[in-house]
Amino acid sequence: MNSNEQNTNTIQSLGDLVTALSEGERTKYDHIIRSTNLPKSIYQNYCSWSSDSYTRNCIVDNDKFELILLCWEEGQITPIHDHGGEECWVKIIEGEFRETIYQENEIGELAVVKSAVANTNDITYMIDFMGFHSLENLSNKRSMSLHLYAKPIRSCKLFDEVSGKFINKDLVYNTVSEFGTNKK
Ligand code: 2CO
Ligand code: FE2
Repeated sequence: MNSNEQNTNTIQSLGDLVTALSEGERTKYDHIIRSTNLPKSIYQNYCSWSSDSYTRNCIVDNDKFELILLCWEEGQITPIHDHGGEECWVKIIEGEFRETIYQENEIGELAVVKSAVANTNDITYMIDFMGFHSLENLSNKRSMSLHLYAKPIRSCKLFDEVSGKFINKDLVYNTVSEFGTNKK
């Protein structure tokens, strides 16, 4: 067993996960996130909730990756957006979500190319060449999802329903954990 396998076989805490991501190559991230199955209670330390929007709670943010917990009230939904050229893994911690994927056609209109439901422990993946997506909490209760971005995403393109155009949006955190952030 090499040291990376050892790392991912023993992810029993957020500290282990952060170590595996910090020490591992990006090509190992898919395996690392799929090897992570921490008790829900661990995430409860990082939650915050808002009736205005889903919240973005930073667990770890460094030069290499960003690990954030998103907390969703019933029915909350993201705008349609991209991922700033980075890789995005979403692991459902609690609840039921719909992910809808869109691509722009030749005349710049958005068309749905996939719509799927993801449940607790499911993992989805996005990168900009796959298109844009939106995520919606379908559950009739508060829900949580863990997002791994490599590298961190500072801004993204999101579809503004009012103007019918994409705009650039700086991404912000609602809370930051004791692991901290590099974000200015
Ligand atoms: N990308 C969105 C965000 O970081 C969440 S949707 O899942 O990637 O706010
Ligand atoms: Fe997203």
